[in-house]
Amino acid sequence: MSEDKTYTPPKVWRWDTESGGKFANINRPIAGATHDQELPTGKHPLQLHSLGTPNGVKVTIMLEELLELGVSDAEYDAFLIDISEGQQFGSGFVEINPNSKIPALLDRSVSPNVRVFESGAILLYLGEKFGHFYPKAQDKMAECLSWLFWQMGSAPYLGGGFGHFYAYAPEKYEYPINRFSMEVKRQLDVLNRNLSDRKYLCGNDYTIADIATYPWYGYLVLHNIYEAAEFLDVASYKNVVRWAKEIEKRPAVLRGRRVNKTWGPDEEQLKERHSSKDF
Ligand SMILES: N[C@@H](CCC(=O)N[C@@H](CS)C(=O)NCC(=O)O)C(=O)O
Repeated sequence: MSEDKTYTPPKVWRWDTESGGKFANINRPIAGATHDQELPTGKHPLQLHSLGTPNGVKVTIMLEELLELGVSDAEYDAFLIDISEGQQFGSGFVEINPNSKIPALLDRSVSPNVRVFESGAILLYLGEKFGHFYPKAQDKMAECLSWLFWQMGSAPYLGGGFGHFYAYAPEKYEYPINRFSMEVKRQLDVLNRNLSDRKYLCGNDYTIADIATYPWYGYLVLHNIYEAAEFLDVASYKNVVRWAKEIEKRPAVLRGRRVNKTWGPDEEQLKERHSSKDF
């Protein structure tokens, strides 16, 4: 006899710490700091507190791209926030990101210092501050903002939706896997069609929209994230594969991908970055 797994929600949801899944130990339904923990400070104007996940890598790629162009004011210290250890709930981190998620940036080159959280906001802040990878002409800016916000709105379906249920949930459930596979394949098709007649997401120029999108959808088509390459038939999105390979050749991208990464082959890891010599 098969067990009936239909779930009837109770009248009021309560926090069940035994809910399971890969990140169950760090998920909580309340915001705010859990403990006192000051953040370290380095010598550079920009202080990044992050981890080498796709959202973190967006920012380290941007900073490395700026440095590659010779923008020395973009020098940064990248400190590690180990989210599996709950460091995103330390008081110092919560002060610069009340949402307790990496990445978060503190700009000490201005007084008072400026905090920026949300990877899309950080890319925009840096793009505007340094005048690179963010077009100034209004039509191009509108296209860039559209794709940047497309990425910010779409990737949670890939990570929190598809990735969670396909790779991390304690059991495989058909309904959410179908639902999010459908959406992720639709998103890949959106990208594939957009890239059919342009080199980058917004046209001929490489922008913060590409920098934001590559670590999610580029990794998906080139690096088998969630071990789902075959399941999603990612190779069939040929324009996305071509675009991701193009981006991946960039020296700044190769460096940015390593920063705050503490897993994978040794040569791909760089726990903290305080100087270009660290690579
Ligand atoms: N929308 C946010 C998402 C950031 C995010 O989800 N960060 C994850 C790692 S990729 C995190 O810090 N998770 C810790 C937690 O949820 O407690 C952004 O783009 O910055």
